[in-house]
Amino acid sequence: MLSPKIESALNKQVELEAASSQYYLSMASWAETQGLNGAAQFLYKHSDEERTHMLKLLQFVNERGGHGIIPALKQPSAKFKSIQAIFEQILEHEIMVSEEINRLVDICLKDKDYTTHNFLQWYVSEQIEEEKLARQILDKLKLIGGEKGGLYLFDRDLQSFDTGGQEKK
Ligand code: OFO
Repeated sequence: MLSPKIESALNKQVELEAASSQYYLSMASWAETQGLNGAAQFLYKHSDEERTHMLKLLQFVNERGGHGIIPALKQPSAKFKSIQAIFEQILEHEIMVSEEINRLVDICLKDKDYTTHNFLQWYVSEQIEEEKLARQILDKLKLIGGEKGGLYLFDRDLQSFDTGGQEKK
């Protein structure tokens, strides 16, 4: 059984994962309008993955006798400066999400909720992967340095890039 404190903290994380899904979706749509179809496919896939992160949390809350709440979401920004700016924002966003996961883990330890603590280990590993992926892509973009031919190849490669979701491995 979840304590009300853990239940509410998990529901906050449900909201963050749902917002992440919308955020990636908005970036995907922008990339598509710029002719960056590889990046768009990558970001659409990532948006779907964020939804599975949200669902996993929601169902865990329900399984543990709580109530997973579907949040209202703010509209994410629709315009982005460049594909590099997108991946810079992604890295920043994922670092923030990792901090939130760590905060949740900390609450569980303080509350002696070892079941939820164990459940959250999946998210701890997933965040390492998400940050790593964003850094790898940013490194590639820095190498290209805005050169058009390079960007074309980068976009093509991104289509087949694994978004890093652990469930797909
Ligand atoms: Fe759910 O991992 Fe990104 O935000």
